[in-house]
Amino acid sequence: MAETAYIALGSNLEKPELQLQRAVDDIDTVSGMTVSACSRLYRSDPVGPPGQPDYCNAVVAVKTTLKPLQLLDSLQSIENAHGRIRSVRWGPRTLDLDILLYDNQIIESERLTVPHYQMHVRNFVLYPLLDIAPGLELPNGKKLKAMVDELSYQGLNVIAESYPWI
Ligand code: PH2
Ligand code: MG
Ligand code: MG
Repeated sequence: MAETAYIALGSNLEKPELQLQRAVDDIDTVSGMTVSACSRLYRSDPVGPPGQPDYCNAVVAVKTTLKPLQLLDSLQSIENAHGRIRSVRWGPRTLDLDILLYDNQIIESERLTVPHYQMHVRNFVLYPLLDIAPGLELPNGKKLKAMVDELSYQGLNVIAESYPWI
């Protein structure tokens, strides 16, 4: 059976807009995963170590027959194919693909925590998610719209309305 998952995309190196655009194509190309909705494209102030470039961020919805850890493996191989080097925590990256939600499941394993443990404090995740899932409720019963209302829009800018963004 196919489940719905939401994936956050981020990049602040090597033409971030292009990284994200290609990542959406790559996700759609993986067998067992189809992109069903795509948010607007955002530019955002970096959160984390100072002195890094601005990020591009977006969120996609996928229909997937992959189990959560298979989905994680597929997303990590796409990150690696985009030249991702894991160094500084929250430091600059060519491509970051984070599983935000998987069906209505709560997952706490060594490799994967779903819902994503910081999504509720990140405006560059929740605003794009709201673009494609305005009526969404999290597994804990919280409404996405109510969570967004608690977060400022500061540092976020929409740079493209609909996919393909560039
Ligand atoms: N990702 C991080 C750290 N900081 N800042 C912005 N604006 N956007 C991101 O995607 C981001 C970040 C680590 O995942
Ligand atoms: Mg991340
Ligand atoms: Mg990540």
